[in-house]
Amino acid sequence: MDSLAFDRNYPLNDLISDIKAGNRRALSKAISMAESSLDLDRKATENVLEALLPYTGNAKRIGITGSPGVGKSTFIESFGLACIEQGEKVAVLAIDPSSQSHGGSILGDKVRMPLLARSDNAYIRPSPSRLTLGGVSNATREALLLCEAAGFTTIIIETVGVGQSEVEVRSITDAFLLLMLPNAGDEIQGIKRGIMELADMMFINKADGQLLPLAEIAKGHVRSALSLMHSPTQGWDVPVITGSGLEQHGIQELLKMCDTFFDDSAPHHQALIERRAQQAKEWFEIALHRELILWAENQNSWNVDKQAYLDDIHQKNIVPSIAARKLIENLFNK
Ligand SMILES: Nc1nc2c(ncn2[C@@H]2O[C@H](COP(=O)(O)OP(=O)(O)OP(=O)(O)O)[C@@H](O)[C@H]2O)c(=O)[nH]1
Ligand SMILES: [Mg+2]
Repeated sequence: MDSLAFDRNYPLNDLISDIKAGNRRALSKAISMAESSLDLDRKATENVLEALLPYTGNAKRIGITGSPGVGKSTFIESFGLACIEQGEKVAVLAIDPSSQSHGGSILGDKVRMPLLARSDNAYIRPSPSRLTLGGVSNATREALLLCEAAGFTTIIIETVGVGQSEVEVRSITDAFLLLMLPNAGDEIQGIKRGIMELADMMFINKADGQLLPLAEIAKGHVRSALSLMHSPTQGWDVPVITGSGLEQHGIQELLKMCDTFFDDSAPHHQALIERRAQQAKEWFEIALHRELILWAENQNSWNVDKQAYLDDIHQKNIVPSIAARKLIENLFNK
């Protein structure tokens, strides 16, 4: 059960101006409100987002994924600090689908990113993933806008490469980076082809110590796998870079690649503009479905009728798809 994030003693106008001033406590408060399903929080979030909308949209939104233990957090520490050296302000939103019950990986990530966690130019925040309809991406999408309004210029969204969450992260970011391990054969089999197809950039991590010689071989394997796939961004060739988050190798090369990716004058720039437009439309569609369901659940007859159909389905008296259609018809024919 959610606890109320909205604070009567903290007027929304103050909260809004504090976020615009880059105050991280205000930002955290607003993200907590966005994550809450309580009515009061929902209304407050909407007011805050409406006021801040003109200040959003200017960050580079970068998704990062990879198998558990591939070194994402360590990499983000190095990459984030390198971005800050270039004058960026970096926010990291970590989505951990495995942390439903124990409340996020924030402790882990703050330990894994000690310098970033202490930097004045960084903000690290776990984004609890919920399996409610469209829930994961709604709160995360709103958190992303809030970070932009707070002046963060690079937003990194980290997720573990084990399932649905990377598809969602792809659908809210401009650039998607896949981290892989140097033991190429196994790795390519372990990473689903569908996930490789989402990536704009590949980074073969842990190219250090004993694994160093394997990294170049892995690069060849990944390149040939990519040659059979379409780039997710039309006009952009997916680069494969080897490096080490731990030893900070390959990070500058990747940063340069990001600069090229986000270059306004690059031929694929139009594809990025279209991607954002498509993403806004998708968000609207997802929110619409959710609002319809919430509305239906507030109608008196809905829950009783639904339970009756569930019982019928259980008894094999009705096909689930037909039950769904009838439930909707009952709602409107009353
Ligand atoms: N050799 C080497 N080890 C690394 C590197 N990056 C991370 N590690 C080690 O790999 C382990 C996992 O690192 P994390 O950064 O926590 O990996 P992660 O992908 O964030 O892990 P999860 O969040 O659990 O999915 C740790 O023991 C790190 O010290 C690297 O570049 N080289
Ligand atoms: Mg991690």
